[in-house]
Amino acid sequence: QNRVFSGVQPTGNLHLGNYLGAVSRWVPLQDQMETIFCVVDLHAITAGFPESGVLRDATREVTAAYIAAGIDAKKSIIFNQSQVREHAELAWIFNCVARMGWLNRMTQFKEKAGKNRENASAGLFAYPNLMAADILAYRATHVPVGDDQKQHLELTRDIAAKFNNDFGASIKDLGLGVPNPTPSPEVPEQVYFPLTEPMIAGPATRIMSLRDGTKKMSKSDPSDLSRINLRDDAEAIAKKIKKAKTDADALPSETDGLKERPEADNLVGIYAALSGKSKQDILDDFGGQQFSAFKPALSDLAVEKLSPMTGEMRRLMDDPVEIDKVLKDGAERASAIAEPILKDVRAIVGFLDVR
Ligand code: AQP
Repeated sequence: QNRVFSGVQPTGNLHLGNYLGAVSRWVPLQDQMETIFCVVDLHAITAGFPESGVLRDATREVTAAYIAAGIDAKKSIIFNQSQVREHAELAWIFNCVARMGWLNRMTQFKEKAGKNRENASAGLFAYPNLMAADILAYRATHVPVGDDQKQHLELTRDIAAKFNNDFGASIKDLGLGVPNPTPSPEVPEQVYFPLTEPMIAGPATRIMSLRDGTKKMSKSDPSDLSRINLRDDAEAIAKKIKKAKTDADALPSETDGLKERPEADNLVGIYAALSGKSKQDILDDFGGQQFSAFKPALSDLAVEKLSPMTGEMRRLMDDPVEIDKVLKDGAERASAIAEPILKDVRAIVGFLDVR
């Protein structure tokens, strides 16, 4: 059975990259597979504890963004991670499955810890193990994310494969194995965890900063001009696109001409993703034109596509009780899936069950 899991951290400044690279791509999946969307608040404390109340507000804001973007709380499960204990429990077991060498290779840790690595939290280092637990606590088969999460998803597959191999005999003896749904030489025929498939595709897998086409658009960039926030109004969106860094040349007529032009490539990619077309389609319309003509068209499109969503987000945020109800219902439905999986995992690992 195919099952989708994905999430966003409630770390504030939800932006166009989060929307185009992740949330907007989840919407059509709801009609194709079972879908679980999490607000990953346990991840949000790995870079430091926010001040009181901030995390709660940000958790509701991400939930509102999910709903406003078209995630239907009846079709999908929407919940916040800390409400389902199984995430933390499985993450601990995965801390003991993953190897230090694997985690040492994670580029996101290196980027986020920066030079002062000794002072980074152990949670930031073990972040990918918690992400593997998020996914595998539901034995999810598909994870739609932006390109920056590719390495973490490879680690999730490594953890699943090692668990399946190390506990192969136990899985078989307890009769808990299922035929390997993603056949590969790395894993036995009977496995407990699937090797999750990353879903990273389309023109918006990595939206770049509006101030520097070589840097990812990010919540934590100190420059607000670097990103379009989902909370921005039409005026702010227009201002940021107008000020977006570009080179001085006209747009090319073929995508090959975008290769050495990261800022142009980024703006064309944003236009393509917002309009549901390919980059070549956009260049067919705008090739040969200057940014002075392209930018206003991009602004109009961004405002047209984002305004209904941001309006709906604001409306939802005015009624936190309604949002909390969605999260409560989601947490109950998520627990109903994760609890029996963790019961199996405890038995496979060999913990004594006396209750
Ligand atoms: N620039 C981006 N382009 C495309 N997709 C992106 N995502 C994030 N940035 C971009 C995708 O959004 C989802 C949720 O991301 P997250 O909040 O869990 O983590 P993050 O990658 O740490 O987000 P930020 O915005 O970049 O925050 P900071 O500043 O803290 O580093 C994921 O699917 C991610 O791929």
